Amino acid sequence: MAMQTVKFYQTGTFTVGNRLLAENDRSVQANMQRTNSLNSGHRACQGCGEALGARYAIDAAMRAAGNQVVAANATGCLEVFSTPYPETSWQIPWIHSLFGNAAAVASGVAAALRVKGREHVRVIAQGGDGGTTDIGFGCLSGMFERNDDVLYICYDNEAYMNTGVQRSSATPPAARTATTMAVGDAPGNVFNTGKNVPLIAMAHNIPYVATASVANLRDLEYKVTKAMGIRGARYIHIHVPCPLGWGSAPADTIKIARMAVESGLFPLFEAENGEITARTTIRRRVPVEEYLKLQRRFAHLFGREPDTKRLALIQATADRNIAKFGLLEEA
Ligand SMILES: Cc1ncc(C[n+]2csc(CCOP(=O)(O)OP(=O)(O)O)c2C)c(N)n1
Ligand code: SF4
Repeated sequence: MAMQTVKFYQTGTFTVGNRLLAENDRSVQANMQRTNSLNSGHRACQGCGEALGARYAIDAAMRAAGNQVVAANATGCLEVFSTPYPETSWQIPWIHSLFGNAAAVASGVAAALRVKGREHVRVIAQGGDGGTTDIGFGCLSGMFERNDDVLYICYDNEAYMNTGVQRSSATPPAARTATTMAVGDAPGNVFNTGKNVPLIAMAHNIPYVATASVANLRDLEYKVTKAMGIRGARYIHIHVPCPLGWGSAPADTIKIARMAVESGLFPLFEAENGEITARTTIRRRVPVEEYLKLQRRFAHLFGREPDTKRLALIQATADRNIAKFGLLEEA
């Protein structure tokens, strides 16, 4: 009988594929001792990328820190769906900061732990892209500049979702939001605006910066684990599709996240002390149209007359990322 190579498709979940891997290669989620830091019973939408990303990130951080983790959480979906007072889905010491000061609250906690001689307790700050790239940006930059011993995790769903989908400075060009008025005659966000916080974090020369995606949960766990092994200010920016805000099918969350990576629109890389040290190359290059078509926020680009001009501009952004970060094997 012809031999067939066994393929492990689901290596990021608690599945047979995961348990068949060598013990050291199994994900944190494959282990029955995982902490379930963000437990069941929360109220995230079906297919929420932020809930998935947070679960993997915080469980990995807990494992790396011997379960000695405190988290400060900015206002936003992650905070609201996990802690409708007096309930909570968190199984870690967890503080709800203001919308804009999670980084400052975390810096304060880290300073207090240092004074008390309890530096084995590690501190994480987390928030959405609005809380990170907009209102919390000053506190975050201060945390970077002082090199405070905090890991900041941004869950980037590319808009302010908790309050009904407004644009943030991480909302991509041409993406329509529910309640932010278009600027100019074309719907959606304008081109040549926005902010790339991973690159800005790198410009602070902090010890570690990484981007990650729920499309690759093993890679996400690896980067969180690595960040927890470093002292000083660290930043991880995780791409987390939002079915409600993006107008996508809940079952497509991972597929869409993967397409963002494989198109070049969301490059995965690591940087240490201001220099890029690693990047994930693209396995199968995806035209941006395939990614955009799965999301109603871009539906206006595919009317009776496709908006070829704006589609070309988005493709040019992906192509630029591919060249800049060297995302193709031959690059
Ligand atoms: C100072 C202040 N302004 C506005 C709000 C209202 N508010 C709460 S959460 C939120 C949006 C959060 O968006 P984001 O940080 O992107 O997180 P997401 O909900 O998308 O995960 C806003 C505008 C607030 N709580 N505080
Ligand atoms: S609105 Fe988006 S980010 Fe918020 S819980 Fe729903 S899917 Fe998650």
